[in-house]
Amino acid sequence: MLDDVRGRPAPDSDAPGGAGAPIAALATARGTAALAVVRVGGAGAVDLVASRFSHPALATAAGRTVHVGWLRDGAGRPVDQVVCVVWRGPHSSTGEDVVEVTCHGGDAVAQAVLRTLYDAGARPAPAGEFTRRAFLNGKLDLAQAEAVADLVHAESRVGHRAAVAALRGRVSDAVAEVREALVETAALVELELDFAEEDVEFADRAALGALLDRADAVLGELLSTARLGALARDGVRVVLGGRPNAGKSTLLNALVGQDRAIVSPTPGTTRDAVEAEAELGGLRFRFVDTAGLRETADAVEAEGTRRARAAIDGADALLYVVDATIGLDAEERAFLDGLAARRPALPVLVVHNKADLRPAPPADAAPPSPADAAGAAGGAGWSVSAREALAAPAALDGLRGALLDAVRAGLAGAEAGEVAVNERHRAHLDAARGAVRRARAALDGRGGADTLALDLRAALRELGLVTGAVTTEHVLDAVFSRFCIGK
Ligand SMILES: Nc1nc2c(ncn2[C@@H]2O[C@H](COP(=O)(O)OP(=O)(O)O)[C@@H](O)[C@H]2O)c(=O)[nH]1
Ligand SMILES: [Mg+2]
Repeated sequence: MLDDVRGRPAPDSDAPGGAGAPIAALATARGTAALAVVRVGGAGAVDLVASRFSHPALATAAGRTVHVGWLRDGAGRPVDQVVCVVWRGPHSSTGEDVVEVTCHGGDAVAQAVLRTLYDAGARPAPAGEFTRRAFLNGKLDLAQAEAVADLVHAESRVGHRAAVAALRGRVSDAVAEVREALVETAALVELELDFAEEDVEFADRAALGALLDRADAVLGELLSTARLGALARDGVRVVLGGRPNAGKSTLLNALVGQDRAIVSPTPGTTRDAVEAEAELGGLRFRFVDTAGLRETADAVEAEGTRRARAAIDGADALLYVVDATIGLDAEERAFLDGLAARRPALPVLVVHNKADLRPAPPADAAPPSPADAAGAAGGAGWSVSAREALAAPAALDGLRGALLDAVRAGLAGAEAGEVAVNERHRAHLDAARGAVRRARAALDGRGGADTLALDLRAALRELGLVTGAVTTEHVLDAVFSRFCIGK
């Protein structure tokens, strides 16, 4: 019964006693800094550091103690004055003995400290090895371990918040809630299978149905956060499209407040995608400038046009820039209509640029609004002067706000919570939901108890892969390869 759902894997078997061989790595970024931290962890980590430390008593130091002294190389030459923080397993981040050696910053010192420790018997830690050991020793589940990597790589406020929530176990708790409901269901159904000949039904069908519906709903909620997770991690890709000379490059520069894109009165100047970033509403927006969309005989520019279309296909939002003195032509309307049909969920904002060149509206006219400047293909329209906005970035705040609102509208309330699952979770949660739905169908009489049991097992297995209750070497390698050395 449920024998494919095993508990936590055995601790690293490198060394007896559940602790791995001692490893060491620089935990801080390379380069000039006031301090650097080198971590040493594993069986004998404290002895190893003590063998090169000016106070050999370090070897018997209790956990959570701090020791100041000199690190010396094998020949007794001073390497640096350091601070050692001793953590004794299992009360450490990895569950093993760990020493954090804080030395002076800068590559030369940190590398000399590392060399000294390698020389004393530590081996270089592969990327993610410390967190992998924490996982294997039951300090973190897999979703939390991934959150460590997400936290380190977070570049936006939303990304940071989602990583903290995951580290605190919010994803794991939600998954555990579904697992519990399914384990209960599965146990009853399996029991029924064991007594198949007697033709008894232990499980109350209505109660089972309710458990499955609850599981389906919680999975749906988790899955709805996947898009936010992707945007928080990768940034929101906003492509600037439009005819050559419409002012795309100028608008990009005005949006990010720096001279990023080449602006030229000669149409077709921007031939490759230029990117620039800006933070908006806690998310990192990546603006991508493109060559104009037009049929052209120039091979390089034609390639630029092809790339522009490819960029638009991969976009999270499109700012379609139009020279307001010219307006949208039939071909552009057809392009935008086609795009709306192909990608109905893609936010498209039509930006009527060069408003400074248009005759001023009559004094009693309402100020430009999305409705006033409504664009083609259902895209909201905005009237701006990118050139004037270069000197007055706040002039584009309305456009920025509309862009943020349009992107948020696609997140279906996911932002209200803090949880945002990553792509690996999404795939397993989606498979789990599929299995739960098949189980529900089986329960409704469209399948026997045997397929019901199989579907429940499949769902449990997929959920177990999210938190690491079920693991394979393949999954662990995929997860921990995302880490940096020293984490
Ligand atoms: N008057 C005016 N000129 C603009 C404005 N935005 C861009 N331009 C000019 O239009 C020309 C083309 O701009 P550019 O940003 O290179 O267009 P792109 O080909 O769409 O990237 C340049 O000479 C810009 O200075 C604007 O808001 N008002
Ligand atoms: Mg350009």
